[in-house]
Amino acid sequence: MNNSINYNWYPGHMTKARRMMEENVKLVDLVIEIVDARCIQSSENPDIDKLAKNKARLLLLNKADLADPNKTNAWVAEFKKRGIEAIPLTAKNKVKKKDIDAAVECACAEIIARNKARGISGKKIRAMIAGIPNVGKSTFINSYVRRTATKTGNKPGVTKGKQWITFGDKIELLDTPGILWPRFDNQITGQHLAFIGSMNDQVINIEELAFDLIGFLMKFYPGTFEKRYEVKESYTEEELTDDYGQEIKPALAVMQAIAKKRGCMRRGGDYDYDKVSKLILEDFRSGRLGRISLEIPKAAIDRFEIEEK
Ligand SMILES: Nc1nc2c(ncn2[C@@H]2O[C@H](COP(=O)(O)OP(=O)(O)OP(=O)(O)O)[C@@H](O)[C@H]2O)c(=O)[nH]1
Ligand SMILES: [Mg+2]
Repeated sequence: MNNSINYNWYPGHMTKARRMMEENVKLVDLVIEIVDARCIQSSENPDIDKLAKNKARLLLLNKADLADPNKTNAWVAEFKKRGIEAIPLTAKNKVKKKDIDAAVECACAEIIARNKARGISGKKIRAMIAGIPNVGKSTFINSYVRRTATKTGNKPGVTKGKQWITFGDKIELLDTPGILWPRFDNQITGQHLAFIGSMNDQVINIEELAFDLIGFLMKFYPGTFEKRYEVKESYTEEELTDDYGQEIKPALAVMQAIAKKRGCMRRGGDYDYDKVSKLILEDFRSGRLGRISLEIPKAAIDRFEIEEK
């Protein structure tokens, strides 16, 4: 499937996004990067360290409701080791203002201390939200801001005409989130972003994608398909041979079993692979297959007893 992945990010897009980001980052003290908790490494921007150099940083691990909580916690610990404040988040639910404020205060401790030493109190932290497409930037801003903010409008001079939002008591937020680009350097990243639906499905071979997802889940989350669709996940050699004597991969056998169970069949008895693939991907993306994370920090591999890919 890897050849069929298309990032939808060609150099023109990236240049524009980078220029915007470079311009906006100059205006802020804090960069809040949002990533997808199910695949943190793949949804992190590869250039953010450089882009946000000398700025305070906060990482929000969003869609935590869909991710495996143990793995999310392992990531929080990993980022702590790296000196980065990271917190799990479910932006689509009510965001707890208190938690965000505490994390911001932690991430901006140096700035706050510096202001205090200079006798400045009540100075708002200027922040921006950034992240690759579809991680929940708008959802987070709406969910948090609805509870706490009023638009402050333009502030000529200070903000060069940018719109700022009062964000809680301590933050002033740039009202347009920075769109970042994903990693391009490895195929696994592309595959994981496609699994979670962060890439345009129209440019991807959906059947191969679903086949790969089944393979991944059978290996790392065994029992998922038995539980959801009541289909077998292990097969005898005989069962893995088709009518023509050809070998069938276990993931394909699972796909066919789900197709039968869920009536994804064509007239004449052929499998409707397109339909069953969409069903499986949709069930995964919406959390109906359970809380699943695709990635763990390298340091936690032993703990989860799975080999490195
Ligand atoms: N399950 C779940 N879904 C979420 C959460 N936050 C956002 N979403 C969903 O993710 C999708 C993308 O959210 P947006 O807020 O539009 O993401 P964005 O980062 O602003 O996307 P772009 O503007 O395209 O860059 C929407 O369908 C949201 O409903 C969350 O915490 N949990
Ligand atoms: Mg948005």
